[in-house]
Amino acid sequence: MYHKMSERTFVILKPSAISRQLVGEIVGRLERKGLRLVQAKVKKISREEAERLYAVHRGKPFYEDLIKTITSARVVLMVWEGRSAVEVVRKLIGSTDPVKAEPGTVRGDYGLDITDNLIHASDSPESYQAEHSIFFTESELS
Ligand code: FUP
Repeated sequence: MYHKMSERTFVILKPSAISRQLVGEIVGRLERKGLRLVQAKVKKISREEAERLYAVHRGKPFYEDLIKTITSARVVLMVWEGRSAVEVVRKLIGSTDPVKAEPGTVRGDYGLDITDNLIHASDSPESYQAEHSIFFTESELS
């Protein structure tokens, strides 16, 4: 696989990461891996923003729960940068279902629920483009 020298990825620490006081732990893991934090904001996202983020899941059985979970309280929205950042962050967070996520990953170490699985990260450079622009302006990222 071709490794991009520096690329960006979009990450959300879901409401449970804040309520369980895991923000520092998760941010620390990304920093210690060597990724750089480009921008961050803490806010309660709207239903409209959540629907844009999870547009591909509309109509699935877990969709309403997913929207309800991510809009239930404030989240941390972040853009990270580094070599092959998209792939690296996906590896660090682990499989979608925390039951299957390997120990050593964020979801493997701290998650149990599949919908409330602590963290979201873009799964491709195309998703990064679509997702980060819901929440950040280009001037916030320059
Ligand atoms: P991920 O990219 O790892 O967050 O996973 P997906 O894009 O496949 O899923 C998006 C969100 O839907 C995840 F946060 C978890 C949730 N989900 C469920 O609740 N049930 C499922 O069966 C699959 C996904």
